[in-house]
Amino acid sequence: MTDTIVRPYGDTTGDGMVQLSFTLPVPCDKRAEGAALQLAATMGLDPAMVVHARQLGAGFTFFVVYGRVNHLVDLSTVQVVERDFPLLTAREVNALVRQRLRRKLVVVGGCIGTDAHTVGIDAILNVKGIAGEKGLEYYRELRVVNLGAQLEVAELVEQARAERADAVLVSQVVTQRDAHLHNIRELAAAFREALPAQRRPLLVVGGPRFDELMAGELGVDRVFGRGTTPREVASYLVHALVTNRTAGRQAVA
Ligand code: B12
Repeated sequence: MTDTIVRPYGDTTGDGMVQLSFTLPVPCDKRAEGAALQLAATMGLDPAMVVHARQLGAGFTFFVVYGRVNHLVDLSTVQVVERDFPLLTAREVNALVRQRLRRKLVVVGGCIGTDAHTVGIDAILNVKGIAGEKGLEYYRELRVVNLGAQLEVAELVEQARAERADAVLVSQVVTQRDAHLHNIRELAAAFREALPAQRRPLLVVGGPRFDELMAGELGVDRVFGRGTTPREVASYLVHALVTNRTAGRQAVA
């Protein structure tokens, strides 16, 4: 049986060695390295060594520290969002939408707030896709409206209503001051206010720094993290809107 208690590995199995990188607002000199070691010791790395230090402009130093921790990981208590829907091919997605929905499934997407990082949402929506997979525009039975970057939430709600969206896909990449969390809460609240539950589109958000466990707390239906592929998203949309459809949910009228 596999051990459920594990520790990090660096040079020899179970030696507890980890590597950590951070920046301190100090000029790059001996004292800076001492400061980095003090921080590492406070964080429980013992012994710790600075294996890389480089000045980042005036008054800032970037460090890589290598050291041992005594902490253990209990795999039996790890919580993640497992995929709870079947991964479908484009052909299966199209067939299910055509046969069961009997019209195109409408997806409206974009980046909200000041966020202009469109590469992630484009990877999911645009034909070119990512990681060898075509994006949702490639699926014949999906109608995709990509609204681009820096959308106002109110504008997205209006566009979703006008397009009779079944699903709204929103990307948030910038996380400074938790902007991604504030923006998504604002989005969820705006849709709740604008539409009754049964006419609200499925709200799907994604970005590299989201915790996928936070969907409920953010008031959305699903959160996708880094490395998401279009096929996973298409399969989830079919699961949520076609094969395992939440009772009463209809496209925005
Ligand atoms: C390219 C880039 C830019 C480009 C964006 C061009 C564009 N049209 O998108 C430009 C140069 C414009 C830019 C600007 C800025 N950037 Co920038 N940028 C990046 C960079 C290098 C790559 C991001 C990227 O394209 N990743 C590739 C895509 C495919 O990955 P992804 O976004 O994670 O998407 C995947 C998943 O997350 C998921 N996903 C994403 N969205 C969605 C949505 C849904 C619905 C679903 C289902 C899935 C999903 O699926 C995708 C495919 O797998 C990152 C650093 C990095 N290496 O990540 C910094 C980074 C994101 N940028 C950063 C910053 C700070 C900025 C600026 C503020 C810089 C400045 N001072 O001006 C500005 C902000 C501009 C703005 N108003 O938003 C920071 C953000 C830090 C933070 N904590 O928030 C980063 C992390 C760099 C850094 N380390 O400092 N940036």
